[in-house]
Amino acid sequence: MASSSESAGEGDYQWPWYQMGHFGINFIQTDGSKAYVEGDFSRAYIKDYELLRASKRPREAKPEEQLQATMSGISLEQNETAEDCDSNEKLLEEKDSAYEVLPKWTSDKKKSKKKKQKGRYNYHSFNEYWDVSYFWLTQLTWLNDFGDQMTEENRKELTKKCDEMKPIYPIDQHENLLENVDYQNITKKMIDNNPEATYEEIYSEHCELVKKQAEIDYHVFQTKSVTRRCKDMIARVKRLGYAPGFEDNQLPSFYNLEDQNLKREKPVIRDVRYTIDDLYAKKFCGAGDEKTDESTASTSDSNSLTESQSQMELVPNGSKSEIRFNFDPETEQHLVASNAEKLYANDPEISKYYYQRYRLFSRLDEGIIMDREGWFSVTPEAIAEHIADRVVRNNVSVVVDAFTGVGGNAIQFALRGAHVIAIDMDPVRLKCARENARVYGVENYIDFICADFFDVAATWAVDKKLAPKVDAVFLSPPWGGPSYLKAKEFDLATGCCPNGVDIFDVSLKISPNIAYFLPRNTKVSQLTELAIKAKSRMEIEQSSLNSKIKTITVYYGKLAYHEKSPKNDN
Ligand code: MGP
Ligand code: SAH
Repeated sequence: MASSSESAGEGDYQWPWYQMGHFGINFIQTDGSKAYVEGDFSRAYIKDYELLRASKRPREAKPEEQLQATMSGISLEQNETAEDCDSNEKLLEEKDSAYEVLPKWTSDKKKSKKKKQKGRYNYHSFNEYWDVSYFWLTQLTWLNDFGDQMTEENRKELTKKCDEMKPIYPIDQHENLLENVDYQNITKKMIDNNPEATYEEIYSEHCELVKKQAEIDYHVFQTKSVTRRCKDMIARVKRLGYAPGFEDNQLPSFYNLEDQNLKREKPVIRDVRYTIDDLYAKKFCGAGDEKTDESTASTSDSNSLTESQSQMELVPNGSKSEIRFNFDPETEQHLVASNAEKLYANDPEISKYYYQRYRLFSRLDEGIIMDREGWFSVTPEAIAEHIADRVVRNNVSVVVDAFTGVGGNAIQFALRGAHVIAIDMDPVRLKCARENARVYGVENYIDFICADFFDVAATWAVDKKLAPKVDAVFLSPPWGGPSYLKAKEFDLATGCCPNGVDIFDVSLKISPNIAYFLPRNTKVSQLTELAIKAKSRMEIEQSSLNSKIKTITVYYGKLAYHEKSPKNDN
């Protein structure tokens, strides 16, 4: 496993960063076509203890709270019919043609020296398996069916050869080949229908039928072993702290893979290769998510109106016609972040963020403004700083922040030297973003657009002259409120509002380079589906903030970590 600093062209990130795992997944899509997705699991270890300490809850309020940094073969025995006997006698008239018809086998290997390695060899295709096994499969089964029609000497010779030809790693179904009825008297039907058939004709048919049967066996075997590998991968991904999201019907099943016309609801895994370092699982994840935050507040249903939320709605932030984009300190004191303690005193959902306030904006006391949604959705500064570093270092000059909110990310992109096109459909929050950008001295590097991102994207798509040259798109849409963690796995389509899959589709039309900021429990399966659409590699990075995995950022296109790829064998 390499840290970013060890990988060519990546340079150093501000915070320690580790590649925890790498994967390559072959999918069969819903329309039956094939797709390959390759990517990495990574983790950034971000620390903001000072900011967290600075915003600490007053001692008298919760004296018990302490910040903890926890890192811590026709069988001759078979009943012969009269017809069978006739045809066998005819065959016997030809002098050992049953043996002469066989191609000669030469081995460049000293088979006696072959040694079975520990474990099992993974054949990458049926052709590869057929290459190593066809002599053995066809001739041992031929010997079984027609050996009695050979001379004693030739029969012995062939028996010896068959033993030598046996592949080191036959698949399970072929381990005891002679006991497998699928390979006994395989040409019986042909001989019954055409008693005049020559050994050449019978042998040719024999080979073809053995191959067909071997192919079926191979696929059954392969499906079973891929399913085993998938399950192992899913378990490992879970141990790293991700929500895998793959459903049972997405795992390889023999019939699913064979039937090209089968209607599929979701892409099915055809094959998977991965390396996942369990070291990270043991250390940081497990039954309980380690929490080192000061948060004590329980989350409540975001749909239920809290007292202060009701109050907020009474606060005159105006109907659309009255929207003012300048912050008015006289009438908008409720937006001033440093005043929030009183305003949200009875709103535990928000007060927990107040007690982590400097981690949201280190300059919070210098005039930062936020509305209620801003408090729970703004990206903590250190995480936003890291994401900006990762995005901008890829020759990114212009970034679209499609869901700007109160500006947590837009400000950091600008501070890194990017020009930002900041979009948000909420005028109050966009106003906050502009004011906050001013606090950080970067308002001139950000264009603020108060509009629905879908409308903006549609306008750019229709009129290319209006469309700016965009290097990357950053997405941090609403996750449906703080209750997003209530579900074990976060569904990108139904959890995000607007639909997280639609958001990605629209963004792809703007740029292939996308950074998607999402809940830590977002289904990995859905994120891989996005990579199929983007025809791009991907990286799912966990942001560990003071040893707690807070969020994930999924990078697509050139933003994703790039390392030598595993072989796509299928
Ligand atoms: P959180 O709900 O505070 O999780 O969100 P945490 O800290 O694990 O809560 P706990 O109660 O388990 O301790 C963590 C971070 O996710 C927030 O600080 C925001 O940056 C981000 N975030 C949370 N929500 C609800 C949203 C959202 O709706 N949209 C966006 N873009 N970010 C959000
Ligand atoms: N990254 C931001 C937080 C984003 S919260 C920060 O650090 O502050 C999500 C934002 O998306 C909200 O402000 C909401 O108003 C906005 N939003 C929701 N739907 C939108 C849409 N269709 N177009 C543009 N903005 C939208």
